Amino acid sequence: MNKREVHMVQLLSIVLCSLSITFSSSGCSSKSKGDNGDTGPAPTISINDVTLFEGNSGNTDFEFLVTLDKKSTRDVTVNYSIVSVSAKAGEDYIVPASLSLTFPAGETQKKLIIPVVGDDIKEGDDAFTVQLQNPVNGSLLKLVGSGTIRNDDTRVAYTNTGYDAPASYPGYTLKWADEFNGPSLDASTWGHQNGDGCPGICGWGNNELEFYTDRPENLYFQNGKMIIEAKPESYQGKNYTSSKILTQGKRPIKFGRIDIRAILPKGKGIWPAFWLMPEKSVFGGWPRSGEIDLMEVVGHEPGKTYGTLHFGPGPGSTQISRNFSLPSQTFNDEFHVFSLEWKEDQIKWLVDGNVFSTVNKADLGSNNYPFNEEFFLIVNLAVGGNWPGNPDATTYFPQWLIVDYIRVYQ
Ligand SMILES: [Ca+2]
Ligand SMILES: [Ca+2]
Ligand SMILES: [Ca+2]
Repeated sequence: MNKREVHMVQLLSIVLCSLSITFSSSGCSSKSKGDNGDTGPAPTISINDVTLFEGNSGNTDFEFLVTLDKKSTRDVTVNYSIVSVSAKAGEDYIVPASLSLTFPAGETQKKLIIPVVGDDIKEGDDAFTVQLQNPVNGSLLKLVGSGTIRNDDTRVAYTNTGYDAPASYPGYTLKWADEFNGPSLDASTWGHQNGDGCPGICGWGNNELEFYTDRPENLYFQNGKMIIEAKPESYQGKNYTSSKILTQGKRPIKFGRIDIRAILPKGKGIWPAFWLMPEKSVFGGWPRSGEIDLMEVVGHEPGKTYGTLHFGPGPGSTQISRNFSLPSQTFNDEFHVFSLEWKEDQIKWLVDGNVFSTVNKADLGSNNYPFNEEFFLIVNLAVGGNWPGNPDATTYFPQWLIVDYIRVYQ
């Protein structure tokens, strides 16, 4: 209640009391004769739902209306609590000092104000609920009010620190690079692979949940970074959208060094990947012509990256997979550089310049070694799937794969 409202209530009380009408709001010093004269059931109490944009600074007042279905001759009071759904108390909204409302007798509507904290950082829509409880002289009808804080921002926040690779290496020359400094994807390097894999390999062969698009909602640029955003939305029969880009047919890679500087998303059911597939299926369909996974992280293990080769006679994959874990951080905390050093009959995986796996041709045993051929690069952010499992209530959306650069040396 603001000062003016307080004043109005006091004024109303004085007027009502002085007229000896049957009200007993605060301010009346003696009981009115109608106090115990109510007949029929007590009024019901309901709260509405509120949806508003967050705002960019200060607080935005979420004004819930709590209403009685009829006037009462008695004061009606109700307590309430605020329950976080995805919004965080103190960070996204402010819990009022008083968690109680009083309807002076005769009044049927009160405002319940929850201040929401504005900022200029992109988030998902956040939610909290206001839950009415412990009514006195009334009964609860609609006791839960939903508060939906709509995102109104476009700037993705991230920590701009972390490992940065050297710009050159002895014995290598830069073959091509994308520093992602432009406003759009360089079509001479990249194409999109859209959809959900259907009808050929629905869910991309892994029961993934996303539909890939080339819309700016799912892939965009900010301060020299490419951002792939996975977001929950109903789209083309799927419940999540994201993006997948590939250099197929445009930038064939055979041997050399690949450096990718990125901040990875995290959370259950989130699956970012940098990987390579053969330009030509020289030895036949997957997995016979090989697959090189430069980086795969499953979001419930956000500090652990996997480097994997898939090969073998099929139809299932034979594979060699090794992983590297950060000592304490996650790959979501700041930038890291994921690299491949690839030469004839040997592939090495690196994080921040340190080798964590080396596979030689001999390690494939009697299997055909398909990795001395041209491959193309794929960058994608999957949601759900057999390996990471599906997102759960702990998974925050949207999720961002933030790539600073991709550099290919030979
Ligand atoms: Ca805002
Ligand atoms: Ca915001
Ligand atoms: Ca960049």
